[in-house]
Amino acid sequence: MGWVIRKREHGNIVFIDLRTVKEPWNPLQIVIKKEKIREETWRNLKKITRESSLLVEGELVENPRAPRGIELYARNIDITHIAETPYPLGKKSHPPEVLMQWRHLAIRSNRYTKIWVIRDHLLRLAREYFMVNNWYEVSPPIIVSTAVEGGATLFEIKYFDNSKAYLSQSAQLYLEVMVFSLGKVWSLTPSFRAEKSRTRRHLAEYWHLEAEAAWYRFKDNLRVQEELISYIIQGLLKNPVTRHIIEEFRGNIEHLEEIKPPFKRISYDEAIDILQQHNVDIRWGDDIGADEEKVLSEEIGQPFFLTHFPSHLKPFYVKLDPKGPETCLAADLLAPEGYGEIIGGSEREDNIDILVDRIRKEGFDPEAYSWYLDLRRYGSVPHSGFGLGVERLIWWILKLDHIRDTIPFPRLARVKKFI
Ligand code: NSS
Repeated sequence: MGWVIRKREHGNIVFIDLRTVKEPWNPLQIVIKKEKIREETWRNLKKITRESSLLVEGELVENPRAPRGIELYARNIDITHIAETPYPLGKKSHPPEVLMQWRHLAIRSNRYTKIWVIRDHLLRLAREYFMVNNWYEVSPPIIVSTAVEGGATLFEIKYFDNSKAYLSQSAQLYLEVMVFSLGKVWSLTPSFRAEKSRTRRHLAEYWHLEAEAAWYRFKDNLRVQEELISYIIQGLLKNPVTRHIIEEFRGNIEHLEEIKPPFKRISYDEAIDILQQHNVDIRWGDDIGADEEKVLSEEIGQPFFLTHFPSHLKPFYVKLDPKGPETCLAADLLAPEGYGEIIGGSEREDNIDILVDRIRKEGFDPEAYSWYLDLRRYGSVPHSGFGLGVERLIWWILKLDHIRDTIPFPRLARVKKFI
């Protein structure tokens, strides 16, 4: 069962490359010999266009030169549908705008199909990691009442009788609630950010893999992250299918093969030193943005944690460093090769007075967070967690140019039309 990618006619023999339901990333070559099929079927072959759908019956024969190492010698071909011509994406390559305009057709190309296969396997491995380590998967809401990651990127929606609600930026606060029931929890949900800037690494809707655990301190949290990332990457390299796809996209996989815990830890202070040595104009207290991350990520050459940011750079929920409140117990995980941040995480503030103060400083009303503050009133525990941007991870593993190619239906700032 499959769709026609290409048809080549050579007299009494016709070859069709088929994108099959089984192993769709790997075209199957169909060999049709005139003398082997009914006359009517042979005549109908003429009508078969690109993207027509077929049911083919025949014999599988080994051929080391065929893409799959086997090819199918057809005995019978049942045409399910003859695709209209011309196929809008008929040519070999197209600029990104065209691929976005025809997204609903572009997603079936061989390149995209391979990306979706990686995406699927990556998510399976992430779920497997949490399962084997006894974390509980939970289902937080998407329509929420409070901001987590600052007001600037909030998507506001109208919720029934004009009361205000938002699309979730992160499930974190809800995972913090669930920790009191299940101890170690994780979730995979869409997160929404009204990022106004157009960059190669920001989506307005992305898939967020988040985890939170009671009695986990700052260091425990980093350990989970480096284990998870290594588990996913090693798993993708162990499977011959995903290994082959990654090799094809990146050229070589040696770099990924070396990734195992522990990852390097670099403090914000050290990062500022490194950046200044590279003549970056930056001072203590300044944010480390995409450009600075790129310098660090290229310099260090392996995934690393950037730790102990100045407190004012991180949201209200991050625990202030007991060694001095000017820094906080937050860490970002940065991918190498210039890719930068793929995870943001921290130990959470458990002092209710500090929390209220910091919520106010971000311009929010502590009253709206009364439910969150209750967690510090009833059975408060030290706890930590993190959020991984699924698309960021795929973007880096496949060394893609733009994050929009990691997700079938990207939501980007300032697109005129989408499906
Ligand atoms: O804003 S984060 O850094 N952190 C949080 O949301 C925490 N509340 C997560 C937690 O501790 N449970 O976002 C986390 C990650 C970040 O490192 C990126 O990998 C990804 O989410 N992220 C994005 N990916 C794609 N597009 C956009 N706009 C985006 N924003 C964050």
